[in-house]
Amino acid sequence: MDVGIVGKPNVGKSTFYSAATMAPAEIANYPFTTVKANVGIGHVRGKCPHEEFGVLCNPNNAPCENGTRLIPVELIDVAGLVPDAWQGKGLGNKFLDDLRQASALIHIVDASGSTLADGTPCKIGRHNPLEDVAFLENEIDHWFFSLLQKDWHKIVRQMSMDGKKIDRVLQEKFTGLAITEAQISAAMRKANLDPRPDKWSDDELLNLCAEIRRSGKPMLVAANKCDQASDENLEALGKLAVTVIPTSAEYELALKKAAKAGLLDYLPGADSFTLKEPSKLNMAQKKALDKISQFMEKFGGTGVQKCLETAIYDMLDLIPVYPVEDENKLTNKEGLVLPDAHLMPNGSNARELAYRVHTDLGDNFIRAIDARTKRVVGHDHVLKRDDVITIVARR
Ligand SMILES: Nc1nc2c(ncn2[C@@H]2O[C@H](COP(=O)(O)OP(=O)(O)O)[C@@H](O)[C@H]2O)c(=O)[nH]1
Ligand SMILES: [Mg+2]
Repeated sequence: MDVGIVGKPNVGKSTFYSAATMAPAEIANYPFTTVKANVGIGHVRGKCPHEEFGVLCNPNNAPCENGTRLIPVELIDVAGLVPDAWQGKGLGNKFLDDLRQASALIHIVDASGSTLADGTPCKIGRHNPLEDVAFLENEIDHWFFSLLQKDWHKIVRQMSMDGKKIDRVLQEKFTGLAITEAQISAAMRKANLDPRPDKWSDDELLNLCAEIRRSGKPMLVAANKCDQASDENLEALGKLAVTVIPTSAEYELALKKAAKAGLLDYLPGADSFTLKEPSKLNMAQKKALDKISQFMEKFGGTGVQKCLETAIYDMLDLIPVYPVEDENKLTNKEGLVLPDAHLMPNGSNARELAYRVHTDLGDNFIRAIDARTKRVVGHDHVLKRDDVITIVARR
């Protein structure tokens, strides 16, 4: 379940990505290596069950800081998108390839209006950021549209000959983009089209593409560079139909670097930080940190962590679950207590968790045990947020 960071050039995508994927000060590195240069590990916060159970945890995949688990999520720094990329301009195909892997998108917009449509820097306030939101949505819609239109006659003919369901045909066209049949079906219902695809106009097909984008690639807007944006711009962005979160990626990166250098204590997502040794700071640093502090007070933080958590917990509706092998000691087979946190789609069942841990565990599933209640449950038992679950499988 990767989150893609998208937007036109120079809006702060890479800054956001660097800030979000920088390991917290206390943690040298996540125990992960990523395959691609533009894929990194960020995290979302969860409540570690260790306090509730009165145990000390031995985190493996998700570090625990004072009871807060930092659960890993993969972030993709998507290639910058310029106008008409769907026609092959700029890094169009690279964009599609990155988009393919992303389950949700964070659209970084320069809320201060200091970059033109193609990403060229300009005076603050010169460009209207609302245009960028419409632009990116439009761009993706056209991309999907061109994918379908290319073979549209063939698709229609094939359907009338084989009697194939349109949802199925569309899903096959979109498998490359990791859009599921359920998402296509949801989009079809919303688009409310004539049952006969040969009757669809181009406009209707384009509208269907927009619905497929909404269900298949849910997106929130990060109103970035908020540290220099006007209140009017923020207000206008706030009125959009999408979720808009004010951010300053630059401030988040500065705070993480300062924390790493030992100058301050800062937990990502917090609305403040504490200086460790104020006497060590020079005037310029003091002034900069003062500005950041005021910003955080006004917006409730830098917004970066909020974007990730909104994408994972609200848009993708994932929940953290803790599989353990021993429901009494809460250990895995190495004896580590509450080692791993997994993000599962809300509504997942015990067998799906077993498969997430290991294919064998899913294949040989017998039953599960809820470590909180010690109740034995079946394969179709629906998981709840922060469940601690033991899976019993045939050996
Ligand atoms: N004022 C301000 N500048 C930012 C912010 N985020 C990024 N920038 C600056 O915007 C420019 C472009 O940033 P970059 O991350 O390379 O953008 P990308 O092309 O979208 O990846 C750089 O000069 C950044 O320092 C922010 O939150 N506030
Ligand atoms: Mg970049």
